[in-house]
Amino acid sequence: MSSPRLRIALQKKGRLADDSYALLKKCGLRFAIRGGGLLARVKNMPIDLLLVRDDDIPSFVSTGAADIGIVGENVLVEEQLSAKTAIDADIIMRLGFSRCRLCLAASNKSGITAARDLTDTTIATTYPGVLGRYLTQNNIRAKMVEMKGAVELAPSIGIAESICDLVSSGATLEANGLTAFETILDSEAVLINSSREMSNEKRAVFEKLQRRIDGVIKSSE
Ligand code: PRT
Ligand code: ZN
Repeated sequence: MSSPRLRIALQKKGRLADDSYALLKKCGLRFAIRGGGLLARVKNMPIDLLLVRDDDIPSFVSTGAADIGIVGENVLVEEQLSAKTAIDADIIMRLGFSRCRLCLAASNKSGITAARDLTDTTIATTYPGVLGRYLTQNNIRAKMVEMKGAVELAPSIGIAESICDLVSSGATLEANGLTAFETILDSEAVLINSSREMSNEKRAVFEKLQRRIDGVIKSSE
């Protein structure tokens, strides 16, 4: 039998984590995050927090391991486009934090200053799904090389002529002599759920939380 407690998947540690915890605290949830635990119990509401890596959040929501989740839209869209099994997860609400852009960038020396210059070149990225969709939609024939991190180093070590990576302040691009010339996805943290039915009890908790999140977001605008 599935737990009667609403389970929310959150990033345990990283750029989404602190703002996700802060949002839930502003909604009145009382909980403590301790070192190694995967689950944190909310003391004053029938809610459990599942603390995981952000990449796992869409599939956890999709499979029912969590009822809802907070994740970067970039991760959600990438999972939807590239996961081996279909991801049943959709955006319920945009949360306004962890804003960033998925950008194409190249060095001035590369001669690449616009998307049309990418034909027959190689682009390094952690986002093959989103980038692949962009290239197809724009009829650009280019090769992709997937990297798990340090994408900004790819041009300087000769792996690729350009990159497709997340940008927030732009400092990382600048430090690596790269300039963004196109944004292919705007992203922020989003609240997601699946199409799976919830029990009436769970749904009531979910709706109450949703109203509170809505209130917190509106009051901070
Ligand atoms: O361990 P786990 O898998 O959970 O975390 P992670 O390392 O995969 O992700 P994390 O914590 O780095 O980022 C989580 C989410 O934060 C991302 O999926 C985005 O939705 C969001 N976010 C917002 C960012 C950035 N801003 C960002 N700047 N994620 C990554 N970056 C990277 C960027 O790629 C660049 O390399 O930060 C670097 C610095 O960016 P600049 O432009 O400020 O220099
Ligand atoms: Zn991750």
